[in-house]
Amino acid sequence: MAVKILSVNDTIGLVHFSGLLSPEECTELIAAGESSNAKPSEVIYDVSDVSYETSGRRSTVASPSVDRYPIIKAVRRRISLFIGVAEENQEPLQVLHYTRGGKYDIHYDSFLEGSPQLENGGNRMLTVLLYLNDVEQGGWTQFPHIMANIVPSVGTGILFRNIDAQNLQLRESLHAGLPVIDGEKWIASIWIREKAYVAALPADRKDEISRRTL
Ligand SMILES: O=C(O)CCC(=O)C(=O)O
Repeated sequence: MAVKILSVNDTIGLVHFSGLLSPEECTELIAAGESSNAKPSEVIYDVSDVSYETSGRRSTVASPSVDRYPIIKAVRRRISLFIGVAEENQEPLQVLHYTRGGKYDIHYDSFLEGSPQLENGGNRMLTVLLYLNDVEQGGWTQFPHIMANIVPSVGTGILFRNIDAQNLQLRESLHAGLPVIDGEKWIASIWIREKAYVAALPADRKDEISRRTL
């Protein structure tokens, strides 16, 4: 499978691409998300490690297990090869589902100085979003500072930088998931840290491990 570059924007290293996933693999990722205990998506409060639900982010999120779904392992490896950053710098892949009216208001993905989030893997230097279906209407990913709109289309994706050379928030990386007007929207997102990231164990595995160590 060959990745094709559709467009680029130098300011935030925005690369719009196709061919990283086949339509069948997109369907497989959606199915993994559907059977992985999705919860309402949250945002992180200011400079803290507290997250909360807000009307500015309306979607559900699931983190399918790498052990249970071989497709997750394959996608993580492919992303690592594509962007040239070690797989260990990736946060867990998330499958996000937006129904009509679902959106993510304008925000940054990177953390500000002093955030406890920086202690595990440093900042989110890159974001990778993979579009898993065609949205009937709406659901564009919008970057207002660089006047770019990405229309979700099955099997395409984007990659962009969140921090500059001084590790400061890249102003132009501000972005939003515009409201879905018709249909639904499925995406997979992976944040790439500066260094190795240690993923928290899911609650069911924590139980299993504490039972084993009793
Ligand atoms: O849904 C989108 O298009 C944007 C998602 C997003 O901004 C994010 O997950 O950080």
